[in-house]
Amino acid sequence: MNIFSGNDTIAAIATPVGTGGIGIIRISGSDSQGVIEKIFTSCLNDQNLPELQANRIYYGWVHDNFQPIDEAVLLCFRSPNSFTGEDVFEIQCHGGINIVQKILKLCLENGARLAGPGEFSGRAFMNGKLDLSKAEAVLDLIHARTDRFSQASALNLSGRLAGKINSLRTELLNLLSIITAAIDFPEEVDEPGYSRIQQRMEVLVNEIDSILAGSVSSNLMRHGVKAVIAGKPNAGKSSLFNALLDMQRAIVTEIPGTTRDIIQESVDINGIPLILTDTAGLRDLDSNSQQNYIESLGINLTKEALETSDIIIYLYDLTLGMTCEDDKVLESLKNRKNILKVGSKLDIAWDITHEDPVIKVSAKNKTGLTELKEAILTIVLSNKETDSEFCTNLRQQECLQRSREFLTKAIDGCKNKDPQDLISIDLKSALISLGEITGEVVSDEIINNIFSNFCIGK
Ligand SMILES: Nc1nc2c(ncn2[C@@H]2O[C@H](COP(=O)(O)OP(=O)(O)O)[C@@H](O)[C@H]2O)c(=O)[nH]1
Ligand SMILES: [Mg+2]
Repeated sequence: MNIFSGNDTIAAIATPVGTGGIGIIRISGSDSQGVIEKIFTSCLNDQNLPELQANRIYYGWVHDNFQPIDEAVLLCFRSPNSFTGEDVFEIQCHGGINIVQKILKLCLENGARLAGPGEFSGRAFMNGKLDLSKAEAVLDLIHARTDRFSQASALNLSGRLAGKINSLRTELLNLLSIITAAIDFPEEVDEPGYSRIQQRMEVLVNEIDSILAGSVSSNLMRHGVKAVIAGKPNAGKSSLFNALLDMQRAIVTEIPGTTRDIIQESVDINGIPLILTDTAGLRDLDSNSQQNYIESLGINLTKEALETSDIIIYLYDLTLGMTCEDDKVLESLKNRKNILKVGSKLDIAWDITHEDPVIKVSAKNKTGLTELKEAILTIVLSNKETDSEFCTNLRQQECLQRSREFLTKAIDGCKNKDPQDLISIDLKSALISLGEITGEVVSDEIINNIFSNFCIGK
């Protein structure tokens, strides 16, 4: 069942929990005005509320039986011209944790029900205010960690992907109608030539490929890349971690074994979130002392982080050179791809051999960081498809792939001169797969799944 098909009145806090300039409580549904009439007044003394008109803002008080709760403004939207397509009211009150919760409670006591996650957006979709690709763009926009991803999400929200998908669907529909007309009215309409329909389908496959070309960079922008900084104690891992983040996040000392826990932060490199992990230094420990016991727990965490990382930044101290302990660790990682050997403390390493092809950095002077970031980007983007103007998520990519497979089957059908009614079946399936992207044809399960990923109040 589709959980977003109701029109009962729902309410939720739309702003993050915490103190802020304003807090917003959103109410949507057939009886939202009824709720507002019970809890909002223009003036506490003469207890009145003017006729609430669409697209107007009202100043007044939220009250509990005319006991003042907060001074607020009320935004009024009328169906169908609102975010959900229903009557929607937004109460903008002072932004305190307690006050927004109190007003929400009042709404719930006066006829509204607490909205579930994504219920406002789900209703917007059901009421034709938002297609699925735009709803997903809203979700991306909220979670975007880089400028590049938020720009791509904003473009999808403005209809870029939906527009492209709709133009592909229109072309497919035209093709289908030519074929179907000849099947249904063989006396009047000639069957279209196989090469003609094949050509048009090939153009569609190319168009789909050009959208899919951006899959890798879309997925990278969305999920980021995990890089772990590993190496012996005192190699300068925490210093490099701080330098890459451009903040003092991890403790740095000259005492070996300072970092015992895993510390993770995200940093933007060319629009891709790099999820960077600082780790405990790798060394063999005598496990008798308590100090060593704690450090050994950190080393185990380091090993786990190494296993799940996409990239390993293996750091060694240039003033000491690669030691046999470093060799031992690197030997244990020899089956791993994407290891960047990085030399640290370049500022005090006087006589290093420059034939060594490793990247050399100084966290102290912030040199070599650009080269390191470039090396990370090269790994991330190596042997990947070229960029595309379209940003897609995994679900959309799967729909495009499926549509492409049906089109390829139909093209094979043309080459074999299969009966055109058989070819039209594959074309219909290709059309359905494309329709799933914007939500023209989509199961309740998918809708419930997408909107449930939204937060409450969205
Ligand atoms: N001169 C210099 N010292 C550094 C540099 N990076 C780290 N250090 C020093 O090396 C010691 C260990 O650094 P730290 O980042 O805690 O190493 P970790 O144990 O690998 O995390 C500290 O005394 C740092 O000040 C660097 O780029 N230049
Ligand atoms: Mg450290």
